[in-house]
Amino acid sequence: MDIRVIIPTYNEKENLTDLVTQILALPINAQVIIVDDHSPDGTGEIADSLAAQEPRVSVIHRDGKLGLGTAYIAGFKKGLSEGSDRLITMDADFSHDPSYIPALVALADSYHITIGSRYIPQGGVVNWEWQRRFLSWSANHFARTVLGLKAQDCTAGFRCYRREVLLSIELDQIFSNGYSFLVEMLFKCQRQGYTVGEIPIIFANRQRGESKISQQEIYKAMSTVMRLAVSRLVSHLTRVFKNRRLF
Ligand SMILES: Nc1nc2c(ncn2[C@@H]2O[C@H](COP(=O)(O)OP(=O)(O)OP(=O)(O)O)[C@@H](O)[C@H]2O)c(=O)[nH]1
Ligand SMILES: [Mg+2]
Repeated sequence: MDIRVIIPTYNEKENLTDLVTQILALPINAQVIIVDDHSPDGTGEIADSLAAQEPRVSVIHRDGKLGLGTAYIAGFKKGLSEGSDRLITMDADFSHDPSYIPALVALADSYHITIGSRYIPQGGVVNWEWQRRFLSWSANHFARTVLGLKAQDCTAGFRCYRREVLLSIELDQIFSNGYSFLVEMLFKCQRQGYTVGEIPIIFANRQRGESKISQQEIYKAMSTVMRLAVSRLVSHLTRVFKNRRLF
């Protein structure tokens, strides 16, 4: 089975080498696709040198900071075009411990999408101040309630998608970028009837490098949830009116 781990990077020079080394050492023969957005700290050059040493590593370079969502899409397209069966997404900052990857992949035999989840029993977050915990918890609850999402952790970026899921979703029709991309992907997957499985993970706050999340990202994520909620309401009303006409 062809397994690819997609790692979007922006200024992750302190983390990338260790992370890729740990992924390559896993007993599942995974390949790695790094998507770097011309990081000013030289992460792109580190990625190139990793790729030069190891054929299982490849790099997509983009011209500037184009956002997390389009970085995932670029990685998905490359993985799919090269025949990948399982495509994993994760952060570069060790918040997502690579040792969970084999369990995520194994569960993908039973579910179309699997998520490394903070919000199921045995899952959790360490080293986050209460404001960040509250923000994450409420964003997740907001998305679940307003959109009717069934997954317990809808904003988690640590996921494994089966090939057929990504082939059937029109990736270029996903309008959100940044962090709201994760919610929109899950919304589309659930709408198509795909099943979602979760494994508990302990999410650790980043130890090295800087966060890229901004106030603006948070507002964007909220507006994405509202846009998707409107589209959900419109399809619900369309169904109701169609049924009325039939009977
Ligand atoms: N290619 C690319 N990667 C990005 C971009 N923005 C963020 N990333 C990467 O996406 C991952 C998640 O970003 P983080 O800054 O860790 O965001 P976060 O996990 O919400 O925030 P922290 O908890 O503070 O770390 C990391 O691997 C980043 O390097 C972007 O615009 N382009
Ligand atoms: Mg992070």
